[in-house]
Amino acid sequence: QENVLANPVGTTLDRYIMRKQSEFPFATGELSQLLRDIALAGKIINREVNRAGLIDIAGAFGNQNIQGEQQQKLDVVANIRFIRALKNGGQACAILSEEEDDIIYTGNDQGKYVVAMDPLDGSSNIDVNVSIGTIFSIYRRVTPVGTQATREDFLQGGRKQVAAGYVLYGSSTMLVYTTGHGVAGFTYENSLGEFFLSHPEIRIPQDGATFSCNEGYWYQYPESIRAYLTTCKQRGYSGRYIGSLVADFHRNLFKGGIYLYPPTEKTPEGKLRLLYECYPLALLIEQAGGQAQSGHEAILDIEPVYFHQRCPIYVGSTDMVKEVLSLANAAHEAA
Ligand code: P6P
Repeated sequence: QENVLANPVGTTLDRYIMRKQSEFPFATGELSQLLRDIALAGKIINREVNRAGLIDIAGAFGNQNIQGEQQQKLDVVANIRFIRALKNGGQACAILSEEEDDIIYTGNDQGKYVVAMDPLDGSSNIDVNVSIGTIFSIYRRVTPVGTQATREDFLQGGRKQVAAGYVLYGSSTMLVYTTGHGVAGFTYENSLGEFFLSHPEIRIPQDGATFSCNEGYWYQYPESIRAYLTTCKQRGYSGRYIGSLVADFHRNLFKGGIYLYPPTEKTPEGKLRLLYECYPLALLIEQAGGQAQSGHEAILDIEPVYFHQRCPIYVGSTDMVKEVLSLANAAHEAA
């Protein structure tokens, strides 16, 4: 209750960050500034996303790119914008992006943080006007300040994240993040260019009646997953699959539910990436009272080996994830 009073709905992101920082006497403000820089990147990408549909007819609106450059794909633009915002902000010494194979050095070797991100996940949905999202994960560097960041800074493991979150470009644009003390949601007011606190303490319902997966892979799924989905259908649960991870995750976070991306023949390790999709969403869901599992262990306990490694993911309401696991374990024991 006191948290809501201290952070009334409607307060701005900036004021919220400052208040939260004041709760930690040793906070130096660098993480706060990094969160502000990420929010700025989200605002810029939001503007690009909202204009995306007009690019092809831009000439008619007189805002044709003056260089007449070929309009870049939106996920490339989002990547550039995000990197530029973090470079200018100065707090991140290095970035790992879904869009680039190796570490991106910002030139800020004095920066204490590294950021792993998927600048625009679900970009195949942009052309059909479906909600898309930016996902980010923040670590405090383990290499000495002043030196160039290394792989070690990015491969610390999910439980070493100091913050994680996403921006959902949907019917409204929302920033949802955690610094390890609960999950807060902010809604963007375009006319003011501000994120306002709309959901001070997001908690996922313990159970749910919605499952999100691509049933096109039904015949490739492990038998235990088919058994679980059959049980969901026998109970009359809803199948909801937008095909955009952040949108599906966000709906389940608010309504209860489970998102599943099991191993398939095409992706035997699952499709989603550990460092900038599964880890950040796993931190968020645990902070909101839910669970995220790979089928063998909690996502946050997976030892990272390389930057773009994939993992299966079952994430959402605790009771639903537990049931999937119990069926998977039973199948494993029977095997
Ligand atoms: P499939 C989008 O490409 C994405 O990374 C997620 O946003 C989405 O949940 C998933 O992949 C969709 O994958 O194999 O069902 O098309």
